[in-house]
Amino acid sequence: MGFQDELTHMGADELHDLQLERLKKTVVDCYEHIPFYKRSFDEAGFDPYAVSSLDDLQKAPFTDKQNMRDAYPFDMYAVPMDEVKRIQASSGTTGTATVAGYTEHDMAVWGDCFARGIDYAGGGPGTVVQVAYGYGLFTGGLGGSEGCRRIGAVELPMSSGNTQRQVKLMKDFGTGILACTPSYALHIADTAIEMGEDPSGWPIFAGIFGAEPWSNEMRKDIEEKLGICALDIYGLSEVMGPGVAIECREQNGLHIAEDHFITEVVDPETGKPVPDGEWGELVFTSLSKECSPLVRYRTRDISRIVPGTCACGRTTRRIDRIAGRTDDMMIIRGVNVFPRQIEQVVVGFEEVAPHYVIELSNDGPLDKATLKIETVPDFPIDEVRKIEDLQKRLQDGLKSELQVKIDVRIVEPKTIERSLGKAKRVVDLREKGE
Ligand code: DLL
Repeated sequence: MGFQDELTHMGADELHDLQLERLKKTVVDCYEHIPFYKRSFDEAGFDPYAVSSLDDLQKAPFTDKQNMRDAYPFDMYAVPMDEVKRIQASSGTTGTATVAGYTEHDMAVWGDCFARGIDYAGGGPGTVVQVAYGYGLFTGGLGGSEGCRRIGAVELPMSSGNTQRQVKLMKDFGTGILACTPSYALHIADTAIEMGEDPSGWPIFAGIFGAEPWSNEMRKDIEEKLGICALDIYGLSEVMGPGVAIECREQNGLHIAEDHFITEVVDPETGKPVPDGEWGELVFTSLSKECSPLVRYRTRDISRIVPGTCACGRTTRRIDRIAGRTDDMMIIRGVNVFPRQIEQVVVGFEEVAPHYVIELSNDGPLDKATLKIETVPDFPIDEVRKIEDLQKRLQDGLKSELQVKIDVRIVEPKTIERSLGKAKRVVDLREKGE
């Protein structure tokens, strides 16, 4: 039996009843304890006491990031401060940070969700889980920590940074699972190789990687270098942290923790639900959160429900890998481009490494996009003709995939700053005309 199998293998009716019972409680709690929800439900004419089916949720208004920012810091808490046991906050690189609180129960649920990932990956008690997500207000580190505790795995609380030490302890302590951002996983793997090590022969067998978009090609690269099965984990601080949805070893979509969250996929323009299988914006309603419950939270993350059932036997629905965000979408000369689409093209070229940054600037009235990308270490960087040829092939590849011109600048290995957490892929230097 796997960890919490009874909750990940529920029959449709059983799950439906559990969700409905929890939904009724959540909307009433929100209405009675959070002034924002009282106002927004009243304005939308949504009666939380009249919810009698899951479809009734469609009548409730959305919540968005701005609503959370307006409630900064604690106006969205549904419990008194003496029940709050932890505060976590989003990185807040754009605008005010969003703040979520956790009761003891909320932390247990969060830990359970992450622990399912450890189980999906093939770990359990006795497995050393090297948590190289940042510990602190960012939810990665402490989410991993709670997960280890709930399943009884061996937590190795590395946090991010000190990469050579990550490699040394991974080897010395026999790490089984590495948990960090995919870009940092690749950096750890490359550092190990530079140190003359071959981690593919070590006990490590799986990775639980998330917090930023990544491609299947990058997955393959990490899997080969570390000799592991790399799984995707999704979450966001407002909704809980890592563990809202996690891949199993089938690597065919991320299983949603449906006992704790209702997932909708909506058209980002109209807010109307799209059919299963179609791409749209993920919207979550929490079902068991006590401190910071959320009703129909718009994530701005683009995904879709993966149709059909998973070969692993779990019955929970799956979301596809995040294709990007409605707001990290670059608009280059009118064309919508996600950084991940660029990554998918470049990883097909063996002369370049997946270390890149996209710079947006002005070219007169037009946008100019430049991809700066490193070569692999053994590329003859001094041979101008080879560089020019590579640049041209990359440019042509990008043009045919994206229908927009991206200039390519090849740079030497190790000239693009490595990230320990979420990689910053886009630098927008465009002047914003008012
Ligand atoms: O990144 C929580 C997390 C930590 C998830 C560790 C997974 C692992 P925030 O800092 O609030 O929380 O950022 C949330 O990151 O809305 C997505 O845009 C992006 N994101 C998270 N996981 C993935 C993923 C954490 N697996 C924002 N793939 C989200 C793509 C992801 N994007």
